[in-house]
Amino acid sequence: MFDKILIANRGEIALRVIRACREMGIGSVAVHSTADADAMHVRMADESVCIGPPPGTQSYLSVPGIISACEITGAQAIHPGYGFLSENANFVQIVEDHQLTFIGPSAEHIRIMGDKITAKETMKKLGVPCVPGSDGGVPDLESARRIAAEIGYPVIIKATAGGGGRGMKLAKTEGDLERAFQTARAESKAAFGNDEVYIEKYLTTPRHIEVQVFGDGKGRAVHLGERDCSLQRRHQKVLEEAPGPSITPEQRARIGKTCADAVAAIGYSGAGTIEFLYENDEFYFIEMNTRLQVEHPVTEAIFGVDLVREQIRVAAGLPMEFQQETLAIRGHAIEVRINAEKLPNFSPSPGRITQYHAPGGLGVRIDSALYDGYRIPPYYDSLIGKLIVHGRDRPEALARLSRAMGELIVDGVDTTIPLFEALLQEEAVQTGGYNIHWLEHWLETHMG
Ligand code: MV4
Repeated sequence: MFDKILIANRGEIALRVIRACREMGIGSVAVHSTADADAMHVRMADESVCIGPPPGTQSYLSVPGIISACEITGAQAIHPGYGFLSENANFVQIVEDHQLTFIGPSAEHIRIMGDKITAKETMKKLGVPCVPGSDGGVPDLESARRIAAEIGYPVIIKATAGGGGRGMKLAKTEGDLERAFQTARAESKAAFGNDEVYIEKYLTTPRHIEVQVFGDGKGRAVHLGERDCSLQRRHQKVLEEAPGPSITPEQRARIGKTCADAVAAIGYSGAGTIEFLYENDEFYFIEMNTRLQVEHPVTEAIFGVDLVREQIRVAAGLPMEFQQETLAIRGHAIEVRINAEKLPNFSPSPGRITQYHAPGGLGVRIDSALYDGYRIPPYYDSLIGKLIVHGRDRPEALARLSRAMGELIVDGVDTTIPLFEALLQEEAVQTGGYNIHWLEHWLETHMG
């Protein structure tokens, strides 16, 4: 096992990893920008190294800074958290070239899943159900026309280098296709330096269901059920829950096994998430994320596991402790993302926290790097905390969420807390009867 791990991240996810290290008797090294000298992750780690000025590009994304911090402190492994360098295959290669261990999948697996056409081809070959569409890239408008006519309108054009909602164009009818195709290609070239695109049938009212998988890197893998992350605004998740309110145990076992078998077959190592659109009782693969996700705590809550501890064990070459037969779901969990943002436009709201009080009690978890007097810097993501509740069933989790939000105080900046107070009153949230468009529509009618 490692003696010391460096966490190449900040905020709540850095604390999440530091906590796992401490429970495992492993030393922790924080890295930080000059703007984060007073940040909680620096205070909580055993050691810290300043690696650059405030912009992420010059600090948390500084590969030389991070590698040097490992050399200075003797850290043997790097946990990337999410965002920043977590899905950068070149970084993984450099880490390994320095005889350090990247806590996550191989550079090759990150590269495969980072290219959305290759990811889809790989998954399709492995028996994972995919959205009907082009087999591979679409080289020209003529091919686009032929494929779209075959699968039927509406269709969506996606950039192979995109993902997470970046580089997509909808064509509702044949009349929209030329414009959608050319714009998708041009924007993709400009944003990613890659103009390769693919076409899919556009699903009109799906849910976003993602399956948590975990591999030991030696051909064994398990699944830990699904999360429903349909409540999103502009491709940013707002509330996530597990299990999915619309998924039956039989569907879960089936899609879960398909996913676990697929990642086992490629020798995948560590945590991964396989994203699906779910419509009319069918799953359609869209993308795979090769990192630990923001919303992983809802899965931890219902399975009673520590995903970060398992990531560290597997990266150290120890056997995976997860076994499919003994992984069982207990109850229901919901996470809400608390962002320092001002409604109704969700504009960033950095500044000083004048009062912070975290809720507690049965079934309540707060992952946050906030403290009284903390100054939220303007340079980074607006996520300042996650409130995760766990109950014996969905109604109990909802009641607990409402109760915990009543105890939560975050003063000094605007936050998304009032949004959740309002959302909890909605029938679609109470029953779980929402799809990927529900929140955008609700925001238009309630704050537009
Ligand atoms: C789609 C789709 C409908 N049909 N693909 C958006 C993010 C990216 N991960 C995939 N996305 C979508 N792909 C097909 N074939 C609709 C979306 C989509 C979406 C997906 C998940 C959650 C929220 C969304 C909001 C708008 C569009």
